[in-house]
Amino acid sequence: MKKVWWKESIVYQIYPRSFKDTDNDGIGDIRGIIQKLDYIRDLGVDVIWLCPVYRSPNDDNGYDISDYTDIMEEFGTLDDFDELLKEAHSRDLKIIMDLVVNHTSDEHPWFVASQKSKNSPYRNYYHWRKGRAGKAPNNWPSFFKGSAWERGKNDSEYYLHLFSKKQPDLNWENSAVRKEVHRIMKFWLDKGIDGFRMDVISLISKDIGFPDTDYEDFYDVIDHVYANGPRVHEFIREMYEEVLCHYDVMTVGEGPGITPDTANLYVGHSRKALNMIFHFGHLHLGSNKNGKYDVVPWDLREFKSVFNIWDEALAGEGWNSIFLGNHDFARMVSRFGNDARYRKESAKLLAILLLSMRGTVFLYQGDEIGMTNVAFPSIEDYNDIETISSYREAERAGRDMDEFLKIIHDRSRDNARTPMQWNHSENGGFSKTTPWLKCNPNYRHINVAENEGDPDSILNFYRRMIRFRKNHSLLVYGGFQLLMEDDPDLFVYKRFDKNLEILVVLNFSNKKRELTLDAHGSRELICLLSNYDKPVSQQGNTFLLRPWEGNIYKVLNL
Ligand code: ISL
Repeated sequence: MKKVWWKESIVYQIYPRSFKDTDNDGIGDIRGIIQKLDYIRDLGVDVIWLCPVYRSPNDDNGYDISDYTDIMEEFGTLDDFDELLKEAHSRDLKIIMDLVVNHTSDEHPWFVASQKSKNSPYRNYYHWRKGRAGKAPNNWPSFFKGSAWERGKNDSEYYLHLFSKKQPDLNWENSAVRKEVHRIMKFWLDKGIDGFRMDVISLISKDIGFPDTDYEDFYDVIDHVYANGPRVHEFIREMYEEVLCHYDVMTVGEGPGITPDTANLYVGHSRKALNMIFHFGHLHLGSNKNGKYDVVPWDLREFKSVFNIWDEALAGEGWNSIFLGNHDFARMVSRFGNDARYRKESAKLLAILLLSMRGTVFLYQGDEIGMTNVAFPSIEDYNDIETISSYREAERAGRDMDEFLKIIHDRSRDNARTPMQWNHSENGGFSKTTPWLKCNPNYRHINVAENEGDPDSILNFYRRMIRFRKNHSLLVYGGFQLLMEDDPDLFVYKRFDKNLEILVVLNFSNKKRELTLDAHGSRELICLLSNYDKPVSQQGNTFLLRPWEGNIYKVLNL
């Protein structure tokens, strides 16, 4: 397998709005990131992924861009950005930026012109269509509820918006649009950035006949109607040939609707396309047909199988990305661990999982200190457009809204967007003024300062585990084999290369569990790393694992 830096990298994702506020307007900013660069470097990561920092009216917190080559006023200036890049590079940290080009803001000058006149050359930058009997051109639903079409102001036609009505979809069929995108990419790459995370890149090509969909399940609509459109690979290859192949950069495409069967079309080594994609197999577990606020039970066997299937799919041809949360999902310790009694143990166990899989690792801000979900008492406390639109839809459907608020506590994107908890002072040291989104009140005991002072903290465990990965290249490049796939509590796998075999044993439960390993031949296990302080108790081939205990062993074949 070809060795390259972006496969070995550990990426730290920053949601700038919630990271660190230095001018005390309650909103994080670029100078705040500069201030914390030493902290990021000391984690041991290699790359920062910056969520959008471009000009935006913030209908969807920066994912609605009104100027691609300038910085959002609340975040600072282009000079601040240049300084950030310089300061990051001087610490050997790379920066990748979010490229959000499936849609723009409706306040982008292209859309303003497009809306103003049917004769404008910008009209064809977007998808405008005639309605059907006074209604939308087809029955497509938006990710944020309601129709995916909105009638233009004083216009007889409708424009497509797969997300909010303030996020009109760009018409990639138009080569002028594609050239604009290439120009934007070059603008940032020529400044020296190190790559892009490409927002919903699987959605950029549409079936421009815009047929109705018969699917009722929203995930089916994504998979079969919105994603993997007829020209998507052509558009990505063009981007590669026009722009990306001229730079040594990392690319990761966000890939709703991409399956293990289709992934290599995006990331296969010979495809001249992307380095990797984000799939959502594990994050969609427990979500029913209407999406993430439509909750059903799931279990660890399904979770393990997602990792297994994706590793297998990408092992030869492509490359995987590994992440357990981001700015769109619940906090990973709340979602996959136990954020109450076993918060510390389970956060560390998840760190072992995240950092011992094959693929490029993405760690989301705050997860390194075990930040948890938040349970705001009222919908008024929430900011996220997806949360609010789902709440309003549930209200219209006559749902029990107390129950629905509980689902929001569990699933809302704002769980991951509460301000970073730096210390126990007012607003968690994020800002001296009331932040744009309330802090999680647990900042008083869950914060960076408290973690720094405790050798046994989650933060210090992350640092250890990151060093461990860096010292064991087989964790990056070696083979992966899932063991005990039917066990409902234990996630057990091997990582190996020709010199070394490593066994990872993770108890994903609140119970003590016994584990008996097959003794084929004579083998000795040496515990290299554990999330508990004392080594696991062992008798012969039988181990007693404590709740959420996670261990990494070296396997010696005697
Ligand atoms: O689960 C999902 C799809 O199956 C979603 O989380 C999906 O990945 C998401 O809605 C797309 O997210 C990205 O684009 C959005 C923006 O709101 C998100 O923050 C961004 O990550 C529109 O730009």
